[in-house]
Parts: sequence; C-alpha cells; structure tokens
Amino acid sequence: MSKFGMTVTEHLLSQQRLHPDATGAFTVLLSELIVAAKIISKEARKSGLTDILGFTGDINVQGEAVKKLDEFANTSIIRRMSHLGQLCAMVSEESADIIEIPSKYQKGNYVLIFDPLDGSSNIDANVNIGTIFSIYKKVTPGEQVASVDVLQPGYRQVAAGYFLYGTSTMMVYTTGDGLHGFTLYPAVGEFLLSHENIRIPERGSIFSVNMGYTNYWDENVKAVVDHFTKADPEKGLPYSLRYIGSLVADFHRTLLYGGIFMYPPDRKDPKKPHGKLRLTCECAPLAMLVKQAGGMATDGERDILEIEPGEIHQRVPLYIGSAKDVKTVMEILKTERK
Ligand code: P6P
Repeated sequence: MSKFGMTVTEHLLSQQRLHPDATGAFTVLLSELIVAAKIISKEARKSGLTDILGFTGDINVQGEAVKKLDEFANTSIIRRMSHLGQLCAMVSEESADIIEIPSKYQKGNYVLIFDPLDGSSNIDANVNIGTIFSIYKKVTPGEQVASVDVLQPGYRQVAAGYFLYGTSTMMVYTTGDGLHGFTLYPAVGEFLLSHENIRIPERGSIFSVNMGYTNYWDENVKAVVDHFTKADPEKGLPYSLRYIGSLVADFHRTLLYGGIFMYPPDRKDPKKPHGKLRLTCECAPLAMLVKQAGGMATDGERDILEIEPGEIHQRVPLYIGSAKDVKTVMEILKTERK
C-alpha cells in the first residue's frame, strides 16, 4: 500500500516492531488516546452549534449535563484511559493534582500527562485548538506511584504528540524514531499518514510572540524582538509576525514553515513570572517533537528537555522552533543588557 494510505494504527505497529522488547502495551495506550481525540474532534466541530441547535448549554437532548468543551475533553480522556490497564497515573492541565487510577482497574507502567484542550478560550472564534500529550515510563517499582514517576525531565519521555482540531483534524507524534503527521479522513474515521518524517527548516522567516506584553518584558527579551523586527534584508530580516494565541496552532505552523515561537517571562502576572505555559503538559512534549524534527526548545538558558520539574504545574518560559533561530535568541538573551 502507498505510504500515504497508511493508517496511524499500522504506523504504531511498525514503530512497535522497531522495539523487539515491546509488549504492545504502548500501542494499546496510544490507540485509545486516538479514540478519545476523535470524540473530542467531533464535539469541537459542532460546539459552535450548541446555541443554534437549541441546547440549553446545561442539559442536552440525552439529559446529560453539557459541559464546557475543555471539561468534556478532560473527562473523555480520563474516562477512556483509566480502565486500559496501561497507566499508573495521569496528570492533566485541568486537574490540580495527580489523577490516580481507580483501584477497581488494573494498573500499568506508563504515566500520561496531557493538556486536554489547549487554546479552548479561542473555540468561540472558531480558532484552531489542540490536545497535547506526553508519555513516561514509571521509574519506581511496584504499584505505588511516587512523585518522581510524574516529575521526570522531558528527555525521559517515551512518546509525545498533539492533536490539532482545525480545518482538518491532525495528529503529530513521535516515539523517538522521527516525527510523523496524520490527517483524519472523516469519511472512514481514520488518521492517514500525511506528513512522514517532518523536518523543521534550519532557519525560518516568522517569529511568533504576544507583542501586547512588550512593556512587561525585560530589556533582554525586548532585544530579541528588536532583532526579528529590524530591517536587514541581507540577513533575511525583518521576519513576519504571526501569533494565533493557540499554542498547538502556533507550534504546528512553526514546525512546518520554520521560525520561532516565544512565550518569554513577563511582569504581567506576579504569580506567573515565568509566563503561563506549563513545563510538563505543554513545553516538554513540544520540545521532544521539535527535537525529533531537528529543531530546539529552551527556557532561554536550558534545554527544555533537561529541566527537572519541581511540581506538576510548573511554568517555564518557552523559545521553540528552528535551530538557528533558537540559537540566535539564546545568544541575545546571554548578552548583558546595559
Ligand atoms: P496569551 C491558550 O490560552 C494558551 O494557553 C496557549 O494555547 C497560547 O499559546 C497562550 O495561552 C496564549 O497566551 O497570554 O498570549 O494570550
């Protein structure tokens, strides 16, 4: 069969064959996550109709409480993944604490960390939103889950990826053997291989940052933005500015077109001096993906994948994208501002 007719299930099995000691548990885990994403995608597509179709927004025709889409996404993933027997714990951007696997279900050796619906504040404007996931192996023996099992540095991820609910629904994932993209073919409900071995351009021509925070940035960050906005055609400057305000959409464009996405530290919210993006469920998975595509991700000083999380919702600054662009930013940030 042509590579472009390959389903994600076939691809998962081909990846599994690369690991002779694989038990198939991992394939089961990812396959179930894909089912959850298809359910979320269906809901996301009709969410704009909730009012038009006359749903109260509280009680739907089945008599079930119609939850907000991100709560729906969170519940869908937790429900589907809990009974699989492959997980020992979950961490969700929507849940304050570690999500235990109910005692009635068999536990497994994997930890799933996810942002169920990143960018959900954009749904009413019909802007792309996404689900981000990250998978680790349990590092402590026995069934008991310790904090070290969920607070692992990103380089220990065994898989990462995202689902993008946009003009089409896409899945982009890696298990450490390249970065691959699949597009949902709604007529048959299958994700088909559409972007094999994604490579990010070594350098781009787009930078992505919320310029509205300019007055909340320090001089080093302002110097970074000045670099991308100065007119120097011989150096391919200025870059274009694109900022959707939905991380998965901004990252996906950066991955395919090149350039850099930035969420620098800012003084906007004293409770979030490192910016609003979370290390474990947003930055670390995207850092694994971009590295597989030949790019880089840093908090301005360290490789995102090297950072040991101190707590499950730790926030870090993020500079991610084309290797040459990220290196340029790190050089500028290192220079002491007068
Ligand atoms: P700001 C969406 O709310 C989100 O978490 C990310 O998807 C997005 O990159 C970021 O916030 C946008 O944040 O502060 O620029 O509106």
